[in-house]
Amino acid sequence: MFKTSKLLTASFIVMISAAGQASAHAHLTSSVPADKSIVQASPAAVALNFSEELNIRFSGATIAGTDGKRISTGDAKLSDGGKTLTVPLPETLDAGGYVVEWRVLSTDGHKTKGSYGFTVKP
Ligand SMILES: [Cu+2]
Repeated sequence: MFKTSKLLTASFIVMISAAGQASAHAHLTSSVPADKSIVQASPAAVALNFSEELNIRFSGATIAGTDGKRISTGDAKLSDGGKTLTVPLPETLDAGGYVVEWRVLSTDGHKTKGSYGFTVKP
């Protein structure tokens, strides 16, 4: 009987801490270029700011034109205490719409992903 209640208490604590971590997932808080923005010139990089520190080994972003054509990118880097993921764009982007798809692992071990778009002005 004692063992059972101890086990229940333990699993309850695990549930509470899991719920606490769930609110600490890495969410995209802002980006450059910003979501739905129109930029005047081809950006040299895409910078994604997250709410949590990321694990660079399992975090990255891909960029493609709205026609689906993948844009080549440089190696992603972290800055701002590991919360900002910067992906260099060595090629000049033509005018048009682009979609950034990101996939990250925060240091709490949780994966999140998402996408957003911006436009390079004709
Ligand atoms: Cu999390």
